[in-house]
Order: sequence, then structure tokens, then C-alpha cells
Amino acid sequence: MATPFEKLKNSLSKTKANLLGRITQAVSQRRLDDDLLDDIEEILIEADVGVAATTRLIGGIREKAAQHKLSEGQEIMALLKEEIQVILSRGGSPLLKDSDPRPVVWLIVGVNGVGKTTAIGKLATRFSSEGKKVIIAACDTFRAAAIEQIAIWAERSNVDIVKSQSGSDPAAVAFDGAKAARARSADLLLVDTAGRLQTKANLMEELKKIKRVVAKALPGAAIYSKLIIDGSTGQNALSQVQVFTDAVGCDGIIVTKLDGTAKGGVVIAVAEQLGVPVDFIGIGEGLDDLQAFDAKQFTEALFS
Ligand SMILES: Nc1nc2c(ncn2[C@@H]2O[C@H](COP(=O)(O)OP(=O)(O)O)[C@@H](O)[C@H]2O)c(=O)[nH]1
Ligand SMILES: [Mg+2]
Repeated sequence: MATPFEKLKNSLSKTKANLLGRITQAVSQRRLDDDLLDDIEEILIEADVGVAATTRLIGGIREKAAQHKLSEGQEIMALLKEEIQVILSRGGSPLLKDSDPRPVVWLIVGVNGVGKTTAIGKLATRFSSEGKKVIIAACDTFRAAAIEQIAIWAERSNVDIVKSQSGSDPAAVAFDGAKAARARSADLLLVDTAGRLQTKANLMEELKKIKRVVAKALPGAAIYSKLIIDGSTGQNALSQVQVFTDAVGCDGIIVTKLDGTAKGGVVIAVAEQLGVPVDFIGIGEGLDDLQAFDAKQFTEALFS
């Protein structure tokens, strides 16, 4: 069976080809000069690394190359690896903090189809296998299918779920979930939310209300908003961030669907641009296809 690292490496193979494959080609037999750095800049941007992170990477490489008087194009690779790891390392801890009172609440937010419900299933499995008591609140009441989907995940991961009929008030389900989490001494309440409503304003109002209601049911609780973004959409994923951040804040990011995409460079863009840690990455549809994000492993997987 593949180790988690091998799985990560396989998942990132297209991103690796798109990003490092092209750069490796570009640097071969070339001098390390402005021309080459321009070419690399272009490749990074095309590989969804984003302008901010690309600018920082090129700046860092330029500085170190001058410092160490490097002249061979190939010498860029080691510098690039180092600089990427620096950007990715600005993370936090994805684990449940011991200092937070129980239950801790994670509001799982993001647009429709990015992988919220799947991420909740995987998180529930992960934390309950670590001996934590997890409860899911099925607050995407928009469609009956959404409630069924999360109920199946709850069953698979063997955790409790609080749900209601489709069309019922999501905030009321969140309230019940919060009360149940307290009554059953849960460690973690995972709140599944809808990503699509008639209007964006409605959705944001709903998310704010869910957060308010949970805070009321659990005074003093640590409530974290975790934004899910779809890595396979590359840079486009970042356009959604602000509106969610404005509504309920953003304490952590989960980048999904990194398996099979060439646009995984977006993880570097996220780390540089958002100032919010990448907590987890999704690399498949299975129960154990959510990995705690590790900057060193991610960089190694790209470069090895
Ligand atoms: N390949 C892959 N598919 C994923 C991943 N995460 C979610 N999906 C798929 O994306 C689709 C939408 O996921 P869902 O959790 O329903 O999204 P939601 O609308 O945000 O709740 C489903 O078909 C999932 O199986 C991932 O990391 N990799
Ligand atoms: Mg869903």
C-alpha cells in the first residue's frame, strides 16, 4: 500500500510536471540571468502560483543568486525549493488546540461543489479515529440530497449527526447541533453549510446567522471558520475568499481536489496571499484522502 507521502506525490504529479517540469526544462543549459528569471516568472504565473508569491519567489532567487555568485541556470532549482518551502511554512496548527474549551466548532464554508461535505466526512473520520468525540450538524438544508449525503458520511465515520428536513432553518439545526455537542461532551462540532442560495447576500446572511446562533448556544466557545477551496480551479478559487471572509472570517483553509490537477501551484498562492494557514489538503474522494498540510512534505513531493 502506498504511504501517505507516496500518495501525496502521486496526487501532485500533474502539478509537478506543469510547474517543475517546465522550469527544469527552462533552466537546462542556460545562464542564470534576467532573461531566464523572466521565463521562470512566466511559468510560475501560468502554473497558478499567483503574482504575489511569484514576485516573492523571483525576488528571493535573485537575491540569493547574487549573494552566492551563482551563474548556472540549474542552480535555481535548489533556491526555488527553499523559497517555496518558506512561503508554505507560514501555517498554523490544524489540530484541535488543548487550550480551547470543548466543544470546538468548525464552520465549514465555501461555494457549491468545492468539497465541503466530503471534507467533513474525512475530518470526522480522522478525529474520531484519534479518539475525539465528533458531532456533525447538517446545516445544508437546501436540498434533501445534501442531508442524505452528509448522513452517509456520518454513518461511515461512525459519528453522531444532527439533522432536520430539507427546507428547515439551517441556523436552527446549528443551534440543535451545538446543544447536542455540549450535552454529549463532544470535542468537535463540524457544521456543514450550503454553498448555493438564491443570492450571495442570502448565503452570507445565513452563514452569519449560523455563527451567531452557535455562539449563543455555546457561550465562550472557540468557533473557527474553515474555508474550503477547490484546488482544481487554480487561481479562480481565490476570487471567492473575500466574500466568505467578510461574512464569517477565515481561520483556516482546506484546498481540495489536488489529485489529478495541474493547478496545485495555487496552494503556494493561497499561502502567500491570504495570510491564513492551509490546514488540510484533499487528494482524493476516499475517507483517508485528506492530509494535514505539511509544508516540508508538500515541497518534497513536488521536488523529489
Ligand atoms: N478527486 C477529488 N474529488 C473530491 C475531493 N473532495 C471532494 N471531491 C468531490 O467533489 C464533489 C463535490 O463534493 P461535495 O463534498 O459534495 O462538495 P460541497 O458541495 O462543497 O459539499 C464530490 O463528487 C466529491 O467526491 C478531492 O480531494 N479529490
Ligand atoms: Mg455539501
